Amino acid sequence: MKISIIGLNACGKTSIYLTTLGGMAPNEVKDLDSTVLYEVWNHYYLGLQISLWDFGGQEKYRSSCLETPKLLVNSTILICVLDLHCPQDFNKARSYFEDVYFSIKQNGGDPRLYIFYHKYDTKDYPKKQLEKNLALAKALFNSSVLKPKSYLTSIYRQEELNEILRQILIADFKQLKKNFEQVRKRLLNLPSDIIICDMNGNVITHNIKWFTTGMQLEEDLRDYVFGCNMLSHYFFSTKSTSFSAKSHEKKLDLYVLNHVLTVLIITYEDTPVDPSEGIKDLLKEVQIFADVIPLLVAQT
Ligand SMILES: Nc1nc2c(ncn2[C@@H]2O[C@H](COP(=O)(O)OP(=O)(O)OP(=O)(O)O)[C@@H](O)[C@H]2O)c(=O)[nH]1
Ligand SMILES: [Mg+2]
Repeated sequence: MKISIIGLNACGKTSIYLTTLGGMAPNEVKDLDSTVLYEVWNHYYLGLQISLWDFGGQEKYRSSCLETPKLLVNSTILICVLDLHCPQDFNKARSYFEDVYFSIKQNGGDPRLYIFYHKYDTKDYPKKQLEKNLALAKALFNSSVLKPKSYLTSIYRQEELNEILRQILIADFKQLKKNFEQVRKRLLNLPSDIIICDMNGNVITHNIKWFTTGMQLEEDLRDYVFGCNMLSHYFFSTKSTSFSAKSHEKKLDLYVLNHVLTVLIITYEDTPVDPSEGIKDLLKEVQIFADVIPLLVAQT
């Protein structure tokens, strides 16, 4: 799956990638260098191979990208990022989006279209002006022939941004969306901190209030997930295995399911113990999810 992300210079494209799939915090992306031509980031998400193409937004790179249609033509998804803090550039941003889209169409491509009304936050920007700009942007893009699906985004609204990207990534898989919602509902009723991730450490969903580290698990947990998956595969030679680790203060139970999904359950000294029926039901639900994913990936 190829995702192309376009927009004017400094609208926030690279920051969006780095603070979600790239696992960085918003305050780490303040002084990024401008992207030269384009950069490609490769990822596996739920076993799907994703290439995210981040196109530099400076004038010279925008022109060269339009002059080289083969760079964009096989995009499955085209995301245009609009900087809500720069209303003076809205018209230019819309023209560029249309030019890119028509260039792809002329060359036989047909990507799904999205617009991110980005920097929807009041970091060094007045709220009143932000809302005014948003209304202006919506009027402009709603009147475009492209009719992209729109989202309000900000790297300072991390959980919402993660959720938007998750939705976009699994938008084509109706069954997956259904399984995902069922798992998510079940999580809400359990008192432990629970994270469900894939084998590559992408967080698929969780129920932890303090958890704001993008779409990637932090490195130590990611390594543990990877190690347990390897053990399950090569040492136990089974598709599903459970592991447990504990200190005086906390306990970590980890379930490998089908080598596709991993459930991490973190319990603290003062956490009420999960009802075992609740955990059993959750694992059953996640197992169904884990069984469906390889079938869908095989179809892509
Ligand atoms: N307030 C605010 N600032 C943001 C947001 N996202 C990115 N920025 C800032 O915008 C600046 C430019 O971000 P980049 O990600 O480098 O922009 P870009 O679109 O990749 O720019 P080019 O590579 O030149 O095309 C950085 O200082 C970011 O910290 C956001 O959601 N809100
Ligand atoms: Mg960039």
